[in-house]
Formats: sequence, C-alpha cells, structure tokens
Amino acid sequence: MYEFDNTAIARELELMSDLLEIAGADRFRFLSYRKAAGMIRAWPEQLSKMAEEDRLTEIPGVGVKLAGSICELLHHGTFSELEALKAEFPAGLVDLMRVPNVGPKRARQFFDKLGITSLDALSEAIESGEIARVGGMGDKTIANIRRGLETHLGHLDRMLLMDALPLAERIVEELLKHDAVIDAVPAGSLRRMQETIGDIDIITVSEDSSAVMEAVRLLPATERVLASGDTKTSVLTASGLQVDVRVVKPDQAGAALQYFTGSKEHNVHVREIAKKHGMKVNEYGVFRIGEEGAEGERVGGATEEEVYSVLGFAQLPPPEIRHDAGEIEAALAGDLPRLLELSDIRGDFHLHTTSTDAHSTLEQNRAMAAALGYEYLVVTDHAENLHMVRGMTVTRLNEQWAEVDALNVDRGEAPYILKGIELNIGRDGTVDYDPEVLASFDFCIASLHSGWGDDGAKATTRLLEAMGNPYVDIIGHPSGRIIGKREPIALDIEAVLERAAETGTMMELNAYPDRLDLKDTHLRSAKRHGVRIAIGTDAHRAEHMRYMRYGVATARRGWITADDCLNAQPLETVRSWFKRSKLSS
Ligand code: DGT
Ligand code: CA
Ligand code: CA
Ligand code: ZN
Repeated sequence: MYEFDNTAIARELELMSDLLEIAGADRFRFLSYRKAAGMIRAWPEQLSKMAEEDRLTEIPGVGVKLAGSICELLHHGTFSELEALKAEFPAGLVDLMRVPNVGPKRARQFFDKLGITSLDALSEAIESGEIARVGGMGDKTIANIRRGLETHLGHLDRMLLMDALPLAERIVEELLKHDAVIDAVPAGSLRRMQETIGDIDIITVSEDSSAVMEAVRLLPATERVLASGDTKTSVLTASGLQVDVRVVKPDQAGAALQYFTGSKEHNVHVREIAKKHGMKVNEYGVFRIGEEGAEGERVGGATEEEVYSVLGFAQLPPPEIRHDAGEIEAALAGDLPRLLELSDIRGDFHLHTTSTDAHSTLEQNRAMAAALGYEYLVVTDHAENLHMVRGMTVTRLNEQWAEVDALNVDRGEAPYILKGIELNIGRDGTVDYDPEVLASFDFCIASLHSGWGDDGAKATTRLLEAMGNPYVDIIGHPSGRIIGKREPIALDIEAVLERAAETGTMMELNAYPDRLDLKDTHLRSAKRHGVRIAIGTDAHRAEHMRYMRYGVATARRGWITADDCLNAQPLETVRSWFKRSKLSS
C-alpha cells in the first residue's frame, strides 16, 4: 500500500497534465488534470480516506474516470494512463517544460531538434550557443531562458511551505499516538514558516529512543528509509520530501528544539551571548563553563523558555523571526512586539468568484468566511480591462452589487460583504472604469497584470502613478513573483513604499502560497515606512481562503502586528483606512 497524501496525489496529476501538454493533447484535457490537482492540494480531507469510502467524486472537478485513476495511484503507486505517457516521453522533458520561459512547446522543440532531455543538457546548449539552432529565438529569449533556468535550479530541491506543512502536521499527529512518544514538534525552516522548505525536521521527546526510531521507519508516510541510527532517522516520503526525526530526553527537549529550529545565523549569535555570560549552549542544554573550559554545571534546557531565560533574554523570540535581524537585541531588552496571530484576523481582502475566473460563488465564499469565524469578507473580481478572464463590465458589476446588497440585508450572524474590485494597472499607470464607478466600490485593489518583460523602473513608475489615484486603496501582489516560477519585478521598493506612505495606499500581502507577496523582508520595510498591510488569499475557490495561515506566517516573519494589519481591524476602522473616507463628498 502506498501512502499518497493529497500533495503527492496533486503532484502526480500535475505531472500527468504536463506530459499531456507536451504530447500535444487538447487544452481541455490537460487543464482538467491541472484544475483537479489545484483542488486536491487545498482539499481539507485526506483523499486516501475518501477513496476507501468511495467518495472521491464529491470533489469538484473529479469525475468517475479521474477517481478511478486516483484509486489506482493509491493502490499501485501510479496509474496506467500516466505510465503510458511516461513510456513515450523521457521524464526530463517535464523538467525542461517547467523551466520559466521554456514551457511545453519549446521543451518539445529542444527534444525534437537537439535531443535535449535534461536540465544539464539545456544548460550546456545555452552556454555553447547551440540552443540558437532551434529557430525563432532571439538573444533576448535565450537570455530569458538562461535566467529561468537559474530560478528553477535554485528551487529544485525545495518545496513550498504549503506542500510541507500539512505533511509535517500529519506525521507529528501520527507520532504523538505512539506510547513511547512524550512530545513531537516540528523544527527547522518549517517551524520558522519559511516560504520554501528543504527538508522537514521533527524533534520527538522520549525515554525510549529505539521504539521511536522504529515508529518513524514504519510511518505511513515513509516511502524509503534513508538512514536510521540511535537518535536520528531520515526518511523519504511519496511527495519526495525528506523528513529528519530526532529523539531527545525530556530534560534536553528545549535545548534540542532551540538548536534545530535555527536559523544558523540566529544560533551563532545566541551562542556568542552565552559565551559572554560564561555559558555554553548546545543541543543538549545550557552549561556553565567550568575550570579550563571544561563543561560545567547544567543550568537549563528542558524548555525553550528556560534556554532563553537563563541566557538573560526578557522574551522568547518567535521562531518566524529567528534570523539574527534584530530579534535577539529586542528579545534581550523585552522590546519585541506582539506579532499578528491567525486569531486576530477578522476577514479576507482578496477574493474572486464565478463572476470572473474563480470556481466558487459569492455565497460559498461567505459560507467559508463564516466557518473561519470572520466578521467580514470582500468580493474583488477582475476588472473590465482583463478581457481574458471576462473582467467585470459595469452592467455585471451592478448585478453583483445587487446580489451583495441582498446578502447583506438580513444577514443575521453571517459576515458582512464589502464591494471591492481588482483593478488592472495600465501601461501609463491608469486603471479601469470612470471615477464615478470607482467611487461606488467600498474599496479598490490595483495590480499589475501585464508587462512582465519590462524593466523594474517602468513597473515602478506605473505603481507610483496608480498610488496617486484617490480610489486605489491597496496594491495587489506588488512584486508579481510566483515562487520558483516567475521572478519578482525588480521594483524600486523604497520608492514604492515612500509613495505608499505619502498617499495612504496599503500594500497587499497576497497569501496564496506560491506568491507570498510582499515577502517578509519587504513587509518589514513597509512597517518602517508606516505603510499598512492588507492580507488577501486571492482565493479562486472558497477552500483557498484557508491559505490565510500562510499569509499570517509571512506577516509574522515581517514583524507585522495587529495594529499594522487591515484584517485585524473591526469593520468601522477598516472603512476609515480606505482613502475615500477622507474625500470630501
Ligand atoms: P531547510 O531544511 O534547508 O529548509 O532549512 P533548515 O533551517 O531547516 O536547515 P536544516 O534542516 O539543515 O537544519 C535544521 C536546523 O538545525 C537549522 O535551522 C539550524 C540547525 N543546524 C543544522 N546544522 C547546523 C550546524 O551545522 N550548525 C548550527 N549552528 N546549526 C545547525
Ligand atoms: Ca530542514
Ligand atoms: Ca534537516
Ligand atoms: Zn486576484
């Protein structure tokens, strides 16, 4: 029996989709696999359980045939259609097509004309100039492919936080069921909620390490055991992620957790502080340094609080900010702010509906908002000028507003819906619609949806112009990056943030897990500039609204507090943060 979690299933379906695209299958066919994969990634219940109960077709986008393939995958580790395609095309072709700026058509050309089937071969063909033998590519295209390859290689061995976190949580849950396990906690980059994860680190606490090591080898998620010793076992999971599980004794638990949470930079600085106090910290505890440097009396290590407090810290630095970027000085002095928490979130500021390119209705979004305990939500469909997704015309906006009004009247306990829109920032920095239409929204987001090939200066100018618009309240996904797939625009971020402060424009923290845009370091700059942050999941399905946790994690990494965050405000305050509240009517 193979343990495929939802992420692992989604990855196989994406592979299927990519192979179909390379094979030249029709668009509808390969997109259906990709859409199903997206749905399954965000699905709250494990598909393996649903398959046992014959309920897979309850998932939107999963028909009888696909349900059959998923069952085959769960039982045999693959499915026949996928195997047939794998036999036809070398797996390396999929690697090629996933390189930004390559895509399926070019990957196929590189294969057909130059016999390229690996990233290494692609790199060689670029460096030798041989790549130019494939017609129709100018120097600029080739330079773009070279950059794309660099981006891709940088992310090859890493996974998005969204793919690692649910897996780690299931493993922790599984381990906690074991009698010998007193506690199990994720550490490493995962505990720091870094946007991508190299491997999962888990610290377990037990008096019986061999029993725990065996439990790890037998975990349902374990596909292959890489190494297993007395205190550490490393396994590989079906989704290709490595998991390192360590066992420590209860009195070492805090020291081990502190050590393996990192970051390395943070730990190096913590050790310097220990030295100044005549102490030494390692993964076993905190010790006073004795005569001639000998390890002396143990002064702590059972809990993380103890480790930091015996070293003179007034506060425990939250894992998300452990980067030696000022958190140590602040925690020593007791000056750390209380960072934003998921429970502070009262609503979501970026949501699409079936009126444009999303799959859930306004009512479904509202039901999810209610389930998440929100006080309000928004509708921010795409604006008119984005024709490819049937952006909202004024006529359709009027229909949508009527629907919003109807839902808001007699809403009882249900969350309140704010009327918003995601405007498109044009080449000259102007946005969709006439000012009277813009004035009719409760608020507007404005995003760049074109000009990805432009230089940073041009994009910066467009943003500066858009922020001057009295109806533009929030800049959506400001850098435009897609982690591992599209590089961020080279914005002059300082200039953007200065202008945002000047004009009272907020910056979005897009919480969609492959965007996380603005990113942590830019959020911290925004805070320094006094620019407020609006978190939006950019949900294209109601289930995506659960991605808020990745937004909050990223906000915390950027030192954002409830006072800096639009989503943490009651509705009245929310309205007062929109520019139009200051316009004289
Ligand atoms: P990753 O896995 O690449 O996403 O990043 P991390 O931070 O999880 O790195 P990893 O898995 O190599 O190690 C986990 C933590 O253990 C790391 O954040 C700090 C600690 N650590 C590991 N190796 C060393 C080391 O050689 N020196 C120090 N000071 N700490 C280490
Ligand atoms: Ca790690
Ligand atoms: Ca590790
Ligand atoms: Zn959007």
